[in-house]
Amino acid sequence: MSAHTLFISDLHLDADRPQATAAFIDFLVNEAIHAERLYILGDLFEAWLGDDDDAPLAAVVAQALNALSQHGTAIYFLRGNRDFLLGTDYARRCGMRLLPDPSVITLYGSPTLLAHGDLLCSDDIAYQQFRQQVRTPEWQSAFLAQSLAERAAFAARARAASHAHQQGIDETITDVTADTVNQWFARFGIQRIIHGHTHRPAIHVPAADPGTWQRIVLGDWYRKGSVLRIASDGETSLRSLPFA
Ligand SMILES: [Mn+2]
Repeated sequence: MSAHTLFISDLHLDADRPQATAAFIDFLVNEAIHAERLYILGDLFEAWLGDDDDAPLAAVVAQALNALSQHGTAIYFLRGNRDFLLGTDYARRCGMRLLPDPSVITLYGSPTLLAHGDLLCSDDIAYQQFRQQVRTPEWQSAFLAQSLAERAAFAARARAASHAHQQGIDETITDVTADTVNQWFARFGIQRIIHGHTHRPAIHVPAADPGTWQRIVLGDWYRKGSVLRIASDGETSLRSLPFA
């Protein structure tokens, strides 16, 4: 098997959906073990209350990721809008390194921008304002000072509000903004962007000149998984992973 790197995002792991957790652990044991690197581009968890959360799911996932890292696959994690509070303590337990959002990496010679994807949805002003608020150190320390039960109640309310917000606005608002994507290509000097968040898996290339740039969108893990594989020779495949 040639050297390759894997990308996943938007697993939204939750105690209520054990099939997704089982599929993820199966993926780590049977597939990611053969990869040089695994990038998790956010929303690994449906919600993250803080690294002090003692729920069994967090422990199971940390153990499985740590085993993979011990075996020799380098693991990188970029926070999503659901698990933006995942911190260095939990990352250490998983044996993974945290990356800022966005990050530019060199992938087999090609500069590649990695992002969760929510920053690209810049037409959604209400969401971007919420995002800015919850990313301040003041908001985060006040949040983390609450009890786990209070934090869980807040997370449930935020999910309900987000769901209602998305039902109430046009589909194009919750997708990426084309102008912002174009600005990022120019600003970061890259030809490839990989992100998740929108749950609209696709490999986008410009119709007029397919060789100039690529924007790869990872899918979610609700009914099946979604895995991007890029090999050292550039071969790229985005496939879905059926649940057992
Ligand atoms: Mn997301």
